[in-house]
Amino acid sequence: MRTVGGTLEDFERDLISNLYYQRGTTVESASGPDAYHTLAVTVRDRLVDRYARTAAAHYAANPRFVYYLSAEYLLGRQLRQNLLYTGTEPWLRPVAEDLGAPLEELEAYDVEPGLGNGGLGRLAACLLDSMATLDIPAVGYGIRYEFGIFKQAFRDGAQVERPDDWTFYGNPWEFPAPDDRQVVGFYGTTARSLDDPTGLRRQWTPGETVRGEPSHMLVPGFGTQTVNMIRLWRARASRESFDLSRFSAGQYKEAVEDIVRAENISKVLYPDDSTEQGRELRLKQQYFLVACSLRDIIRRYRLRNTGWDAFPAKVVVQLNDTHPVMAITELMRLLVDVYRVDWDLAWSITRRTFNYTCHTLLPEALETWPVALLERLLPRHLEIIYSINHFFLQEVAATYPGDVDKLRRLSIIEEGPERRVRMAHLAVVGSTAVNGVAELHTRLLTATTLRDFAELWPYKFHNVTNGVTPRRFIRLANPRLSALITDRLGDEGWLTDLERLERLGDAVDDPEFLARWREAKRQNKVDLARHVERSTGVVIDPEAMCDVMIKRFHEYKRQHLKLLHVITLFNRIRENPDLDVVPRTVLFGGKAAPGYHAMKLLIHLVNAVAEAVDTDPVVSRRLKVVLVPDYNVTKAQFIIPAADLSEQISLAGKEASGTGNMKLALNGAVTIGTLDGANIEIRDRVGAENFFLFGLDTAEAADLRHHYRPRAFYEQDPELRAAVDAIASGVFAKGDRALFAPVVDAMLGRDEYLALADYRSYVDCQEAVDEAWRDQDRWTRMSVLNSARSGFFSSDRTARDYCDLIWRVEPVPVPS
Ligand code: GL2
Repeated sequence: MRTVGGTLEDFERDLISNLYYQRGTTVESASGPDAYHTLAVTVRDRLVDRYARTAAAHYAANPRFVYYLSAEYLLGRQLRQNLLYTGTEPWLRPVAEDLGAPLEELEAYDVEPGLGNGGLGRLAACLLDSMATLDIPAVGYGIRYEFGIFKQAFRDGAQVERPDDWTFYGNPWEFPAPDDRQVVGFYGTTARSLDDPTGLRRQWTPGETVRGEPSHMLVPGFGTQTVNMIRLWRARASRESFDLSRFSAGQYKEAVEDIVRAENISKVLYPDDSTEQGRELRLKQQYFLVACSLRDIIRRYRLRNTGWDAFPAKVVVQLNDTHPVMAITELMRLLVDVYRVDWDLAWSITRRTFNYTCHTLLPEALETWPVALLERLLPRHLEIIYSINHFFLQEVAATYPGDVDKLRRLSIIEEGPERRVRMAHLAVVGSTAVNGVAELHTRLLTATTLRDFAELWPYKFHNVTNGVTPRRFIRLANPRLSALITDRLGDEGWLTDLERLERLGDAVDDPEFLARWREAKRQNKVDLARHVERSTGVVIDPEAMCDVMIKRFHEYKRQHLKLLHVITLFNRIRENPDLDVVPRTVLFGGKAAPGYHAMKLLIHLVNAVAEAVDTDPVVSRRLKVVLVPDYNVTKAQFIIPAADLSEQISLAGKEASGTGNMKLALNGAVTIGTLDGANIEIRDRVGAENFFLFGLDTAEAADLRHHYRPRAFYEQDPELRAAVDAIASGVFAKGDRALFAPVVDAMLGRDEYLALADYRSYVDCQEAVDEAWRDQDRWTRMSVLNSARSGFFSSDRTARDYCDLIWRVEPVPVPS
């Protein structure tokens, strides 16, 4: 790999020069942030030459670009990644010494940009990484939230949220690009265009304008020259917003009111996950993102192309869930109202430009916006939606004459006491391709949630199973296992061709390899134990089975089912102190949305159970429970390599895909899971004998839901009853029976996600897990095979699937 000015001496020279000229200081007086910033900039600059050559190659080829629109990105820390991608990783230690800064301190300043909630945001980041690695010309567009996903802390066991001021020390990885700023309108009125007899072209006069200022971060490919970018928009008030006369009159607050209102748009990431957040500001964010991005896309298109006919041949936009779907109406508005393209041609261009990825099955997560809100905030866009819907419903009526119910079901407008715009419907109508994110998910989408659309346009629907980047989630996160794999396979080719891991399958008969594998995992657990002790004070035993459940807290994911298992183990050991149990560390990680009270209470309960386990002298020798605070990408990189058992226990039919399941399998964790999301594909590949399956499948769960009585399960199963009763008794709340009563009520009342129905099957399956663990050779073989057979789950394969099925883009190699 070429590095610019490729020697350590050059690097050190640049470092000292950057320290001197950019930070205005010297090694002797540099602070921690000075040292980190300087190192970051010096590494970053090694990507700039590749970035410039990428831009030149793209300009010359004038290829079709993928524009990825996403309200969320979880990029993870940048320093180690960019050291790896520039081939300068081995210099980290000597360079840290030059700067007189301990490595750990440098890394502590490497704050991850938490611009997303969970899997959806991380998937966006993995796809950008893979597209660059595959030399696909691509740009990611997003919002530069001033505050990212909140920081989670615990006060007496309860979650408290703190703001994530991630740019407090500045962000050395980004380049501001003020010259590419855009102006975006909101509110106002619309009027007829006098020269347009059809009435389809109209003029919008916004009542408020806001500037969007972009900055970009570099997205290097691994093992190639391509460096793409992610462009993030920040809202700024327009220049006239500062009211000097009011300020001079002493009305300080009023003088800056407009500035505050404008800048609030990119102030904070909405921290809810998979549930709709019906706030005007959120809709403003969404429109702000797409309006800025589309203007930028058109600007870029016009650098090399004229006219509109070629637009879909040069531009393909991928909508990451419904958050950026207003882009469909915005492109129509720009084409029809601003560039005076005829409606029909504009609609044809628009439909050929967009594609939509759906990431959910939960009906409550399918975004809808009140018509009344749109009418006020984006009046012209609402008119366009009405016109799109009008023509669409004409088509539907022609296909299904007389079927009024069909029209009602398919309409972009949901009728009811409050009329609402269904964003997923708008997305499907305005896109060429629609995809789900795992086989089961796509099947259920087309059979249930979007069934009428799938019947109308079967050819629009595709499956693209998610994937994860092996660079971050194996190579960076798990250097020990990576070294072992490279040693076995002969070179690092597997990092860009992950199916090569398959060849590790031969190693399961090699006792020496198995021993080295086990030792790598053990060392990872030692590291994790150190980390956990530092952040929570809890001491964990690296010899114990590391049983992990890391994901957002959500009822459908069923952290409460895991907790019932933990309480069952607790009860068993207390009842029979001599019981021969496999020592386990149960590690939870995850945040609950600040307004999601049921899940915040469950977090509290997890912490309470953890404390009860830890303070019981008999139990704590065999069982540990830890809820790692502030789970994020950085923590994931610590936890995943140490995991032995991966908990993927959502109710079948609820988890669209999951991606943590893939990361864990790739790192040699064995899954205990339901037939949900991508678990099914993982099991198909790793083999049923290397996967612990339990629970109802989708059809059984749907059946049971009709006549479900959770109490029946509770009454029949003494261990289940004991676990639930323990919560009800107040033992985890210092005798306070009221505190966790809502958890018990939810379980015995409706038990929405059938946790009680799956309890016995789950707990018995955990016995089978213990059984397998007791035979460490068997377990290690299972572990190796999970990793060996999970190569399919590389996001390189996912990106390639998108290219072949949906984007129809070709790589553009960048010369060195
Ligand atoms: C999600 C799904 O819940 C999850 O199953 C899927 O793996 C990811 C990525 O496709 O998308 N949808 C969603 O809104 N979030 C997810 O993680 N936050």
